[in-house]
Amino acid sequence: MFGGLRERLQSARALLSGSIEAAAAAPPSEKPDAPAASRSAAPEPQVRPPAKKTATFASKVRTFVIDRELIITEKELADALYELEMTLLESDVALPVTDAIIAHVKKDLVGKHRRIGQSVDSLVVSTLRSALLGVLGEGFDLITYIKNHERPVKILFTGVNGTGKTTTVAKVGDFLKKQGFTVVIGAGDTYRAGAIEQIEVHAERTGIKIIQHQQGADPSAVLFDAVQYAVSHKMDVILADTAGRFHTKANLMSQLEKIRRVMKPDLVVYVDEAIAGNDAVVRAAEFDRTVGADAVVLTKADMDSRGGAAISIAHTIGKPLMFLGTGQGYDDIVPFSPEAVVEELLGDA
Ligand SMILES: Nc1nc2c(ncn2[C@@H]2O[C@H](COP(=O)(O)OP(=O)(O)O)[C@@H](O)[C@H]2O)c(=O)[nH]1
Ligand SMILES: [Mg+2]
Repeated sequence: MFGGLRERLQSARALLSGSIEAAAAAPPSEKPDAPAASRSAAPEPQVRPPAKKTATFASKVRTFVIDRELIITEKELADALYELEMTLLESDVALPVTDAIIAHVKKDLVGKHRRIGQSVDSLVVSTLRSALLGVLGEGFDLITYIKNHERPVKILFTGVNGTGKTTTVAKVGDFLKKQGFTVVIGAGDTYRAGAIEQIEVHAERTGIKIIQHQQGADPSAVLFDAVQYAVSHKMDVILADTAGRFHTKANLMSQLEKIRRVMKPDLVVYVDEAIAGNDAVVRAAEFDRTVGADAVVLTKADMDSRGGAAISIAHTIGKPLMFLGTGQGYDDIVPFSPEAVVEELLGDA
C-alpha cells in the first residue's frame, strides 16, 4: 500500500531539499526576497532611496547569516510546501491533517539556523518523519492490552456493511489464537441472510469456537451467551461480530446501544475500508460521536494506494488505529505501527 503517496512524497521531499539548497547556494542578491531593482539590469535612478538600501541589507541578513549558517525563509519554501500540500490532499489526506503536517514542517524548517554542509535531505526527511508521526498517533497494541486486562476481554466490532467486519473478526481471532490466547466468536450479525453461515465457515477454518443463534434473533442475546460461554470456560477473548445495517439507522443505533448495555464491551472497534478515503474518516468521526469507539481497523489497505484514510483517521477522531487489513486471507492483517508506515513512506527502498 501507500505506493502512490510514497512516490509523491519522495518528490515533495526532493523539492523541499532543492529549495533549501538553492536558498543556501544563491548569492544574497539573487535571493527571492531581494528587491527586484537590485537584480534588474534596467537603468536605475542614480540615487537609490535609503529605504531600499535598508531592505536589501535586511533581506541579506534574513537569508544569509554569518558563520556558514542559514535562515530559511517561508518564501523560499513556498513552492515546495504548496507541492507537499497538494500531494497530501490529492492522496485523500483530510484537510485538518494536511494543515497539521504543513504547519509542522513549516515550523521545523522556516527560520531555523542550519549549518550549510549538513545534509539538507536528512534535515527534510527527519522533519517529514516527525510531522507524519505527529498525526499518526501511537497505534493500539492489542496483545499488550489483553495481557494487562482482566479476562475475558470483550471486543465489539462495528461499522458499515461490506467493509470487512466479519473477515476482520476471523483474522483477529486467528492472530490472537496464534499468540496463544483462547478466543470465542459471537455471531452478532443476525440481520443479514447468510451472515451466520459466513462467520461459521470462518470459525471452522480457523478452528475458533463460535456462539450463534438463528437469523433474526436478538444480537444482544447472542453476544450475552458468548460472554457467558467465555466466562464459564475461562477464555481470554470474545470477538463480537455485528450487523452494519438495520431496518433504519436509528434502529441500528439503538441495537448497538442495547448490545453495549448487555455485553459491556471492553473495546468498541470501528471497522471501515481504507479505499473509502476521506469518507471513512468522516464516518468514523460520526460513529465515534454517536456510539463511541476505542480504536479503528482499516481494511482493504492492499487495494488503496492513496493512503489518506490511514494517515488521517487517528488524528481526526483522536482514537488509535489498531490494525490494517491487507487482503482476504487470515494472515492479511498487520498491527498498525506508525514507525513502519513512516518507513514505508520515507525510507530509501
Ligand atoms: N482485499 C481485501 N478484501 C477484504 C479485506 N477485508 C475484507 N475484505 C473483503 O471484503 C468483503 C466484505 O467483507 P465482510 O467481512 O463480509 O464485511 P462486513 O459486511 O463488514 O462483515 C469480502 O469479500 C472480504 O473478503 C482486506 O483487508 N482486503
Ligand atoms: Mg459481516
